[in-house]
Amino acid sequence: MQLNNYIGGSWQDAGKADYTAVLNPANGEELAQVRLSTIEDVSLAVAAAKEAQKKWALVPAPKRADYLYEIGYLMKKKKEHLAQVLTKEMGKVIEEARGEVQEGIDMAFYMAGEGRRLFGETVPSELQDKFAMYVRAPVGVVGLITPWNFPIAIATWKSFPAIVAGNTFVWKPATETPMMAYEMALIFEEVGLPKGVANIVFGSGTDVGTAMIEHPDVRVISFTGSTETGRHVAETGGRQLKKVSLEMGGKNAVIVMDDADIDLAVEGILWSAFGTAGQRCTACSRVIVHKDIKVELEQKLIEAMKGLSIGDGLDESVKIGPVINEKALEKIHGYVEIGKEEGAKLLAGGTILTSGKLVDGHYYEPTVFTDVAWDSRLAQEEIFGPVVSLIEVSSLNEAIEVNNSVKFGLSSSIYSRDVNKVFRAQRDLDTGIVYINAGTTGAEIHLPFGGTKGTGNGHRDSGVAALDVFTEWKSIYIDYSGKLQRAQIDTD
Ligand code: UN1
Repeated sequence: MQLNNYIGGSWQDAGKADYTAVLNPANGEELAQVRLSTIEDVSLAVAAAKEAQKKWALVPAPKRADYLYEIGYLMKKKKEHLAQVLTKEMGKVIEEARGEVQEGIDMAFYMAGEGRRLFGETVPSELQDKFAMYVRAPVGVVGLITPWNFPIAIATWKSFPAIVAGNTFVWKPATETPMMAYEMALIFEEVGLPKGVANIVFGSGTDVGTAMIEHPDVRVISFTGSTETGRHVAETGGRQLKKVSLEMGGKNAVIVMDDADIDLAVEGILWSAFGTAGQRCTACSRVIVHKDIKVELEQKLIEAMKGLSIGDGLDESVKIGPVINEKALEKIHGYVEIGKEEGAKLLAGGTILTSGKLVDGHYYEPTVFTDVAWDSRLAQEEIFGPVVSLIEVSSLNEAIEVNNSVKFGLSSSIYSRDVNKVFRAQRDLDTGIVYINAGTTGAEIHLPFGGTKGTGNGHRDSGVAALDVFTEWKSIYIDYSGKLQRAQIDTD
């Protein structure tokens, strides 16, 4: 199977470019060949999007929304198929893949509803016989750059608000997960989305992305991915004075206080640290634990980890799938080595798994370190794998300080039965998302998603906040006095 660009509603001819293999991280099987798009491909895609946008912006928003309803219904119908492809391509276990597809379906219906809102506001003018209001206007062509860890959900977080608001888009999915983009293109075709509204280019390295950002007709870039690439996107976009929305890394912590329900906390930590093999921006990578319950928590965590089965995510009984590729495996193991050198105590895991059927895939053993220094590299840097570090503290204030000591600010969580503590914590935790008595993962699509500090640049995916990325406010004044009225001057 050869995956080609989807431009102006047609599949670009094969054979004009280089291709690279898409591999199943569970067993190394080749799933498809994906085109390495060129800068010329980007120009063609942007031109198609620009042409289509003129008409698309004139389609009333509730009618644009109708396409999203159809997309949502079709995704629902294809849910199992999409989940199967997602597990094969990305590696996450099938139960989570179904959840991710559901997240996309939810986004379709939620954003379709926005088609009948897209509220602006009327405001009183300071002059008589003058009407003032402001409305959301589409920006035009938008560029979407999405990661491999949530290849379908994050794509819907960006593309659905973009199109309901009257934009067209050029989307560059991660090279590791182009099949989900292909599946989405099939859905766009099947519901009859006008040609050129959705365009897809592939590509590895930064060339294709840079061409998108630098293209004068691409007005907004929405990016989710690594901090390193995000910085490049911000710098390149900044030079062009473009609106750039960035969602980057996390170093998310669960705080467990001495009055917490420890069993509940263990469940939350397990799910947030090892779900998706730790490859969520929201993954729990630190546990900040009160000294009085540290030993109990360690014991219960180690005990609970015995139930985690590792393998191919298509097997319904498996809880932890592979990590995305060899490079990721090496990076994760590199951090485990760093942790040991830094003097952290390895409580569980710490090895690359190669026994039996696992030998052909990229599997890492769920890993727990304890007695980790809050300022060590292990506790400060994003690992993006199934590795969690326990850090001991003596008070709520210290826990919050440690939580806030990292350069990221995506998600945080606190387990405590004390209402005063949790209210103080939700106020003082410097992250875009805070969970009380739940792990650090599990964001819902109708709330803003994003973070503070090194995680983002003030924009949000999801929720109505996403519309702020893909629209400009337009202020409109209608003077019906029939005479020249001057604001600030004619004050009577
Ligand atoms: C990500 O962490 O990369 O909150 C996205 C969650 C999911 C989305 C995560 N709904 O865990």
